[in-house]
Amino acid sequence: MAKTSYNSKDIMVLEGLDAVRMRPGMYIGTTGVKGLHHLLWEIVDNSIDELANGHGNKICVTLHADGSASCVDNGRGMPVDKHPKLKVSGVQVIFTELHAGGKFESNNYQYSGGLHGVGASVTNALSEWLEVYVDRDGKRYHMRFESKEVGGHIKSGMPVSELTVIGTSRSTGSLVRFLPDRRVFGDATFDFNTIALRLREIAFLNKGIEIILVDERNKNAKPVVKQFKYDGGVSDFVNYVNSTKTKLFDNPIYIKGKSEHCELEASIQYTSEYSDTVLSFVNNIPTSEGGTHETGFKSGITKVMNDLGRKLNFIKDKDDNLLGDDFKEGLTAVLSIKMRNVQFEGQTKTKLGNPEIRPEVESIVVTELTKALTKNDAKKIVETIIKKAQGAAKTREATKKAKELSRAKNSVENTNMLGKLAACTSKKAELNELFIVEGDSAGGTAKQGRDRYFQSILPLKGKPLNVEKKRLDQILQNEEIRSIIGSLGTGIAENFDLSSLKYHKVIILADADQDGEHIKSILLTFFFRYMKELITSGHVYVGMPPLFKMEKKGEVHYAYTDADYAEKQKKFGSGFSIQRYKGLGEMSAEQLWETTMNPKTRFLVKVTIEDAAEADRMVTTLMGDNVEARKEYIQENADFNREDKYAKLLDKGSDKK
Ligand code: 0RA
Repeated sequence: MAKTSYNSKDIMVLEGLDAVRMRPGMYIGTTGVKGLHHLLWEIVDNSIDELANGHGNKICVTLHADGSASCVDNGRGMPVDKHPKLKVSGVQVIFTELHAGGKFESNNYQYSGGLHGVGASVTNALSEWLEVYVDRDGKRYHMRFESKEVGGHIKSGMPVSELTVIGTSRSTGSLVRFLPDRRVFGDATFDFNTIALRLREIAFLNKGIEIILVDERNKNAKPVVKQFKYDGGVSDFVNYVNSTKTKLFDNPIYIKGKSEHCELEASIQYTSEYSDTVLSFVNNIPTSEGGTHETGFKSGITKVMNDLGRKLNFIKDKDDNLLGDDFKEGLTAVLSIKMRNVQFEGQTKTKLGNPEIRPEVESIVVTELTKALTKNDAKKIVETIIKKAQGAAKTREATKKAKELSRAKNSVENTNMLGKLAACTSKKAELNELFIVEGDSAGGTAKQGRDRYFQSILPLKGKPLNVEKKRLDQILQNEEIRSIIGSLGTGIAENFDLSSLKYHKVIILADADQDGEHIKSILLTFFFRYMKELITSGHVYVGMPPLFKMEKKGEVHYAYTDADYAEKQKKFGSGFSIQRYKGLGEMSAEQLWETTMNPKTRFLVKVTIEDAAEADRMVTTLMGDNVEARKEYIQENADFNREDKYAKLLDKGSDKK
């Protein structure tokens, strides 16, 4: 009799799991690679939960050669006793009851079941088989589940045995191994890098926990093993994110605290960058769209910094408070909270919605950050952060001015901003070309050599300023930059308007030497930072003047690269004269037209976003304050040989007609 009722309950349970198999998407999103990994995360999350609550310190995930995956932890071991209502072992409940996590919830098992949320039973339902080993109370227990075809349809996750003692053990812990069902996932396989990345993130977020990943799938090689363990937790995470950046103080600031609905851990550092990286997590899940915890975090930082800044007189009485955005510049932070009853919102459900969390996080940050920054040695750090934010505030004000300026420019043609522009006569933007030419003398030659119907020339005297180190207001005061902005007609930054661009080809023309490279980099960086769309919509080009003129019996050839030269030398044989051009200024107006400006005979290299980003990196490195990085960069790129840089581009980017 008892047996019968056990069976009927059993069947009800199985119906639950069958529902998962019928609509896997509802539980794990997809039946592709992502869904496959979801199965593993359900299992790993449970082990992490156990360890994060203070039971055990080590997890090992293995990808086996048969396509199965396992996760073993040294926690207390899953519950083996009979569940009081369901009358089956705790292990069976965990793997056969949907959303079983909460059923074993107790005060010291706080955040169970809340992570990916669907529970380990979903992994069982979508596996060909799943095995569990539990070590506790001196014994080793085992249980196996299988999904089998019965009468034309598949019964999911059926217990093949009850939980059985199979031996003894001196330690405690749980091991789960499962084979994702090919009937659900096809040939999708586990991806080592995806798993390694996520396990590293989990290790950062749970300090001191050791996570090992073993890949045994290549039978002809030794297993690939990765180990993650970070005793510094979120602070190690911040250091990792900042490893290539210049930090503004030695150690990240670490804070920790509790409130009614959450526990919080965070780490904060500032770098010399202008952008920010804030990584936030709820119950170890990345919240890339932010949410109430992030809002509270940022307002907490803003309050504390303004408060301490005034107390220490880094912010003067007469000055306004700095804004939240000012404290974002250069900020690298990791915010990790743990809580129950998580509500996720947003387009990708990665935004925390719980309204009670915002004030709670703010209050923890105010208390704990104030504590951390009023220690003896912290005054310097406060000063550094305030200085950085004051710099950002200046940019903010400058941007406002720039907007006004750019607006004024848009309404009235401001001739001040055109510099030495020699404008073309055509008004057809699609046809028109603007040559930005290095140096007054080359500029003069270009003016003579151009087709004045559609080609405008803007000579730049000397180097335009390096935009990296300057703020927008200073950039806008630079005559060369102003004349570029004025000539293009688009405005800059938020005001940029592509539809008012006056030249559909903007061509940078500089000498083929280091100075020329540098000017190109500076201009590309300026476009990249303040007129990105100009590049992404394909309007920026680099002109290519020839390196050599080769002449034999009235026959003239130009060589644009060293390789080009070598090739033409072969063709020519001996007895030709060569002229090596050191700069644009050495060419006559006719030569410049013929070789560099005439659309029928010239080479143009279209600038792609990678070129611009590389230019940006070069300027950042050469002008920035990271001496080591600069040395390294110069060593790597000591040879500014054009051939290297453009030979490849010649094939794909040239529009030589
Ligand atoms: C609830 C209660 C207890 C252990 C666990 C859950 C547990 C679950 C998992 C999942 C993977 N590894 C795990 N380790 C432990 C036991 C409570 C007690 O000992 O009183």
